[in-house]
Amino acid sequence: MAKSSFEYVKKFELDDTLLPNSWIVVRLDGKCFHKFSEEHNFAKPNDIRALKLMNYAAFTVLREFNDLLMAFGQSDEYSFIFKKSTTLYKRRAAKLLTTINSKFSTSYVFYWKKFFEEEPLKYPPTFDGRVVLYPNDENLIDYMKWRQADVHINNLYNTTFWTLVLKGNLSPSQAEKRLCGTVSADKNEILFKEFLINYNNEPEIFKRGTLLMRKSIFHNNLDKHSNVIVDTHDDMLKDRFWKEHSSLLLNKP
Ligand code: DGT
Ligand code: MG
Ligand code: MG
Ligand code: MG
Ligand code: MG
Repeated sequence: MAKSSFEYVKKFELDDTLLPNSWIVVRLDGKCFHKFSEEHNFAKPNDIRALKLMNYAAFTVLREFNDLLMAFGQSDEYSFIFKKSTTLYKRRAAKLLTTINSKFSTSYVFYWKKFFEEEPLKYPPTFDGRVVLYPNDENLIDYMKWRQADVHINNLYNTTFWTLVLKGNLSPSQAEKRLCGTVSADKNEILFKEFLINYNNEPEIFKRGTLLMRKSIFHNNLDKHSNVIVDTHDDMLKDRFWKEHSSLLLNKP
């Protein structure tokens, strides 16, 4: 069939193929979730319904894209890590980013009621996204550590801040002043001495976020392996974690 005279416009599409043999990370983040969390009465500082919904939406994504090795989520963000050798969508950045964001965002809405029950979804949420390439394992591990360290820093601050406001009867600006210039040890001490809260006993999901991983499980009764997606709240900042899970980063075909 003859080409139409309009077809030249196709050439305006730019190549966005990602470098081969490097880690592809897609990170999504809720747009203006400061407002979204207020409008939907999220518990402060952590709403377990919101975190579980994020995890479930990410689980839905992992279930669909087998080339995703793992995903890490905290607050209003989720990072998805492709296996190095993926050829999904010929490694085209826009295809990878948009399909993942789309599946995640629609799942967030689709499963809202499963977690929020009688709390209605007032308006459609938006998630932004980016693709980042990491050339070696150390960079990827540092990326994962960076995101998990972020959970800890934010959660210790937020837990202390909201304890001062909700239990210590400080105004938000007073609590902010009180925490200005404090280090982790000071915040732990405020929680423990003034409110009898041992930060170490806070739920793991709040302190460490959630890592979704694929695991091969052997079923004795069926005499076969099956792949499942598990959620963990392990400490990725410890090198022991990466030793124990070294097979995660092996370049499987
Ligand atoms: P952005 O990402 O630049 O469009 O702006 P935000 O507002 O989404 O800011 P971001 O992503 O840095 O911070 C996440 C916001 O979401 C933060 O204001 C707190 C809120 N948020 C996330 N999870 C929870 C939760 O479990 N409970 C409450 N109360 N708020 C949460
Ligand atoms: Mg953002
Ligand atoms: Mg956000
Ligand atoms: Mg965020
Ligand atoms: Mg199409």
